[in-house]
Amino acid sequence: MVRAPLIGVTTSVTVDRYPERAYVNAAYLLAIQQAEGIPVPLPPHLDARGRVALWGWLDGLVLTGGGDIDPARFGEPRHPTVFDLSPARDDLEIDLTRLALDQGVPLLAICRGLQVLNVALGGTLYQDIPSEPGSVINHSQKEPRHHPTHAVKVQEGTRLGAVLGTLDLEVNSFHHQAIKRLGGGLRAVALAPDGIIEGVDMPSAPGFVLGVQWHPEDLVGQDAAARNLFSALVAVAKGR
Ligand SMILES: [Mn+2]
Repeated sequence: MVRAPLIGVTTSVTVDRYPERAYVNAAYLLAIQQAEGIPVPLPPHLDARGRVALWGWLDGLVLTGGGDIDPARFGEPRHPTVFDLSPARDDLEIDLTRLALDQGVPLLAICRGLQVLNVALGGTLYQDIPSEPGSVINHSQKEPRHHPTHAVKVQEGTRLGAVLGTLDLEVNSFHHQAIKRLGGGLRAVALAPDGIIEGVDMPSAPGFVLGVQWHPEDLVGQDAAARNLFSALVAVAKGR
């Protein structure tokens, strides 16, 4: 490949606000470019024709953070704290996740993205960590986005550990939901001290599949492990 790899980046969408907007935190775009990939935002408003056309060009995919997945996708009624449901976004991201897994397109799933990956594979979520399972850690930190607030321990001998270059991390945390039952093929390979799943991989997948519950895109300025995640994605995308 002569050009730099094109990395699809899913976007958020405003819910019940006028005018409706598709948007993505710039940190994702900057982190991909720092790793020498070219980010391509993929809003849920792309119609089927646009999705098919763009997908054919993409070399990798980042599933980004955002509002909650509709719990109906894993067969549960909504907890009152569930927010910003977007059926269009759920549809697009679950479709793209399946395409990436089927075709071996490298996939980095971040925060909501890790939860989408899990639900796409038949897993379930804790809909609100303080309600269930409860924790002494505040996973919805109020500190600035680049401030780490809790530890993560990565399992030795895993791809996630190899990519990060360390097994002991201090991460930021902006999630009130978490993986409950793992989706088919996923493995929990990183945990917070309270047992909340903070990282997954998929040994059975032919390609590169990693998910993290924290936000490495906000840590790349200070944290080599965060940079390594994006560099690994782009390197694998380049080699396809
Ligand atoms: Mn966390």
